[in-house]
Amino acid sequence: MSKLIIGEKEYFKGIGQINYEGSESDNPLAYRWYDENRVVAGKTLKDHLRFAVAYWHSFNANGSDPFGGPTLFFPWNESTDVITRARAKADAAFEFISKIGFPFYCFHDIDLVDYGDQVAENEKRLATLVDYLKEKQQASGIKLLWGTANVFSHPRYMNGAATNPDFQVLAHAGAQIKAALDATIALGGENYVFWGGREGYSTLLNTLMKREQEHLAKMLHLAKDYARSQGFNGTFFIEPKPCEPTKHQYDYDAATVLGFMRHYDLLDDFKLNLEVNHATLAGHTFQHELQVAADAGVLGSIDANRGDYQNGWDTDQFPNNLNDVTEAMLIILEAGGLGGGGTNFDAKIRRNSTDQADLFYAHIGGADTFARALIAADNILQSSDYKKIRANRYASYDQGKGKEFEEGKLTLTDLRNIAEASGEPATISGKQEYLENLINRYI
Ligand code: XLS
Ligand code: NI
Ligand code: NI
Repeated sequence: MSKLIIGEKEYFKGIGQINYEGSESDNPLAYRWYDENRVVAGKTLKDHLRFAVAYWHSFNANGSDPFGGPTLFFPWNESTDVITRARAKADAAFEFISKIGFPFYCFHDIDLVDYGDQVAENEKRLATLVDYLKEKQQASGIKLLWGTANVFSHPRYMNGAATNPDFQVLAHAGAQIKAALDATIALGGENYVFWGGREGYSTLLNTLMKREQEHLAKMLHLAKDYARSQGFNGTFFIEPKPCEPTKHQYDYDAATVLGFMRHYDLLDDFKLNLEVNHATLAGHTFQHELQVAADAGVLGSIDANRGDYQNGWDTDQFPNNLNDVTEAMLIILEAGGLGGGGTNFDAKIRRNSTDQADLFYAHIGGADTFARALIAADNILQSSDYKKIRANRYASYDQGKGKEFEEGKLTLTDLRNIAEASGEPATISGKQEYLENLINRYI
């Protein structure tokens, strides 16, 4: 567990270190499943899950939405001095992360400290905060899972960042990405993320799609080359999302990004950071996105959250659906785990969740859901007939003519002759309900 650190002022008063108390506990401020030292499939839960707190949702998001202003007023935002305010926020962040007991955090450049319009001034501010965070990391043992640049919020990015039709805007995106890479490297960040917030279009009437996508690929290569030249050994992740804020984003889903990575020669350095709510926006299950990435060897990291069945936007709620997460963990475990990444709670409390404890309940619930799902998934893989049932469905390809087909030894005419000789195939059940019940049995 990371070391508890409280700054000059304690922000989450009355709430101490969150401990594992077991499934019989009635304490809402304790873990019931996330025992970080429990060993499952040869690794501790801490090392499997690599939980991270998202700086932006937990310490910046103030509850405002398109219909109303802020509802969450943070005591760390009181000072009128930019750096004092940013340091207070870092104090609060590290107090929270150490109390919740997660090993990692993630940030965008502008989450750490307010940015203005001046490139050099922004670099200076970020460097000041990096020095401060270095101390906090050392004192607590908390590490940086990934850093990223927010190149979508500033009004200059309204037509995109790396895909902006105006080269001057693209240059500003480059400046921000360079500084965010410097910050990530200075803090020993293990990975770096690209989420293309406005890398897409609102209408094709004003868009040269091919040219924009080429610019995006060039920017990714420049960033990768720069980071490598500065000694960064971590992995770069691209985070797919189909829309929101643009109508159509180029990084639509895992399969689309995979094609992009192949086309632009990015597979050696880049993997995917998959987010649950982005999968559902793309019309997929999260499991589908994980399987696409796992099959291609690019499963990197996950942004854990959930959407809402009744609406179609990125509500970023904390995960709590055991069945869904168990199915996801089956895929992650069978893939041999995440590729250098972790489980980042890219999720926010609701705008009317105004108690200090709400941020704790949210992370405790998310962590317990993932821990419990991981334990269930491991049990399913170890002791049920789940794997056997799946393998048996394909048994006809393991020998005889089926095997010859897989080995490329049959022609289309061979298939025709086999069909004629063997007649109508037997009816074979897909056993979906049996398998669905099996998941429930192990939860
Ligand atoms: C927004 C994204 C964003 C990325 C990081 O929908 O999920 O939070 O994870 O830029
Ligand atoms: Ni995300
Ligand atoms: Ni998102």
